[in-house]
Amino acid sequence: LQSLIVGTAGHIDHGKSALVRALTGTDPDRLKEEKERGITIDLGFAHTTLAGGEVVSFVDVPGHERFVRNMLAGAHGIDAVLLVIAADESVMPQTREHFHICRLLGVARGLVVLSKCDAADAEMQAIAELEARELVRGSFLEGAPLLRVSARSGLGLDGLRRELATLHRERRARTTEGVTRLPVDRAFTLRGFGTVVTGTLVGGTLRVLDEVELLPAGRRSRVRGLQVHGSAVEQVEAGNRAAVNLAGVEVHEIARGDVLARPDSLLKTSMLDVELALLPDQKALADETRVRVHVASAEVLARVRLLEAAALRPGERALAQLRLERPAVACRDDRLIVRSYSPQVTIGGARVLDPLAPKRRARNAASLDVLRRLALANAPGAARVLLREAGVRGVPLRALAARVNAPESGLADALAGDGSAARLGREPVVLLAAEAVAELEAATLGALSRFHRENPLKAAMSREELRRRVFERAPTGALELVAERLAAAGKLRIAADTIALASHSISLSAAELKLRDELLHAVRAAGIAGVSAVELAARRDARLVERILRLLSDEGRVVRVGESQLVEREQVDALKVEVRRRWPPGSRLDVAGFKEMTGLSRKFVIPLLEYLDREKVTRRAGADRFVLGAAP
Ligand SMILES: Nc1nc2c(ncn2[C@@H]2O[C@H](COP(=O)(O)OP(=O)(O)OP(=O)(O)O)[C@@H](O)[C@H]2O)c(=O)[nH]1
Ligand SMILES: [Mg+2]
Repeated sequence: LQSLIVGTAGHIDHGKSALVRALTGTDPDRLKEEKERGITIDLGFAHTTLAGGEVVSFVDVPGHERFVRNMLAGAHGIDAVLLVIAADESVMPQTREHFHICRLLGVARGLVVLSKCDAADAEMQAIAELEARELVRGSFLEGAPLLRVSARSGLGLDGLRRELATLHRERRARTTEGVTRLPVDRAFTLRGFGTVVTGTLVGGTLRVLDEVELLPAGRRSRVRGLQVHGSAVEQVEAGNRAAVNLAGVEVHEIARGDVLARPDSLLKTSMLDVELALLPDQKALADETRVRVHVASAEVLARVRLLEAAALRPGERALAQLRLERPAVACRDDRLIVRSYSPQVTIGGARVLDPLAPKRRARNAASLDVLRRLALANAPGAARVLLREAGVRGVPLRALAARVNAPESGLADALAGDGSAARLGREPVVLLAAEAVAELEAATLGALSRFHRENPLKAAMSREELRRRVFERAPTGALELVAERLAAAGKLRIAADTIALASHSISLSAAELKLRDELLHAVRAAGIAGVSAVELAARRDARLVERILRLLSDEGRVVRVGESQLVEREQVDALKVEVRRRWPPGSRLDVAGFKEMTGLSRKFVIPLLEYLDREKVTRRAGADRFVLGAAP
């Protein structure tokens, strides 16, 4: 169930609050100061149920030019606007400013209301109508119904209700599946309840007992209670205004502009990529201008970094970065309002292309290309653009989901499903563009063939060396993914710690082959006691022996147990099995038993035991040594 959220807009004293009161029976001006001065200062809220049962929520805004920032805190979440123009005064400055704001926010529907018609003669009404039509020409309000009303006499109110019912019927559904987000417009304490925040739930759902996070501070809390239109409910869906009672948070920890979300679903940001539009009646905007940016109900100071040209001309739009002076929460496709620092007037608006943008340099062709693609793409398309830009670094799924405003699981499935990205790791999951995987594959093959060329007598390259040479900047798991893909394609040979090109074979001369057999035989004959390289080199070509021994160790045939103790791999493996058989995991290994088992003297036993420690078969604890369980 979704109500229609209608915002008022218009110049001061044009009868906005009186109209809301006439329609709902509730005076939206609730502050003492508002009642005394007869003007609206802050947002007011009221609701009514129309004849057909449609619920309409009103967000009544102040018309005073000094309170436009309050107007903005309410205008971001509305479905439709009532542009209220007093028939006796016609279009005035804040009529224009509010209208521009609604346009820049992407408000899609609305009504033009000529108010106070009881106080204006036919001619005045005709002039007001003419000027109103002129103002909205070419906008979402062109062709919208224009209604003559009087809150005082009740003229036209029934017609207005009928038009509201039509708007209710035609309102666009908000997505309850998207990211849950409630920009806070009020926070207060209620006796007996504690801290309450209100706002429009612009996406997702909220239930009683849900865990929530208040951003940008990151404060965690829990929903203790929910109200819609003054009645307690169990659940609120997107498109409704809600009052949320929060557990364990003090009211001073929350302010208008904070965003209520599910924990870890949204990320705060200080750098936004946007498409910036400057209003036609403004002067040109220079690069580095300090502005006020209104993001949903928040206001932050920011610098504009123009990315295309040194200045933005009135009535034009351009790609830009907004560098915020304190963090805020924004989502892709959000509409922002930009106001000048001083005097505070609305100068333009922006559409968010990337809410978690990397720092970009101006007039950089690659950056501009990425942003132009982002401007046109849907959520998975935008994710592909960002992934490709990240290259071999990849992007954590959570950040990517936050950047394109899509649920993590759906996004991962979409990208992995069509092969445009590979999925790595668990916590965090990182996505890598298909192009980046291909790049890493090519680099791996290149590094291996160079290695084999430079080391013809080495059977393989160590994984760690490959990692250093090719995967330095890539996420964890990228090497394993690439190696497995290449091995599956028959291009690589993978061993425990080494990797080689499948095509690589060591060609040994007849003399080298003979020596290899001799050495292998000698090592085998030495048994578990092993033999030293020095011994093997005696009466032979020492350098050649060293090369062949390295080859045997690369191949995994021979293991270097101690400094001068080479043992055949099979015998070492058999020893590990035997140790675990005799001493169950956790039991103490007694050295006497070990000596007896191997038949070796102390001189040989110590390096063997140290080797077992390194291999995690045993662990040294003080004077004792314990046997560990085998890794699964
Ligand atoms: N004659 C006449 N006066 C009206 C009508 N509606 C409002 N007024 C008067 O106009 C004045 C301003 O009305 P509000 O409804 O407070 O105007 P507003 O647009 O809400 O003003 P701000 O919120 O401060 O921008 C009050 O004195 C109202 O009594 C109407 O239909 N006819
Ligand atoms: Mg008012």
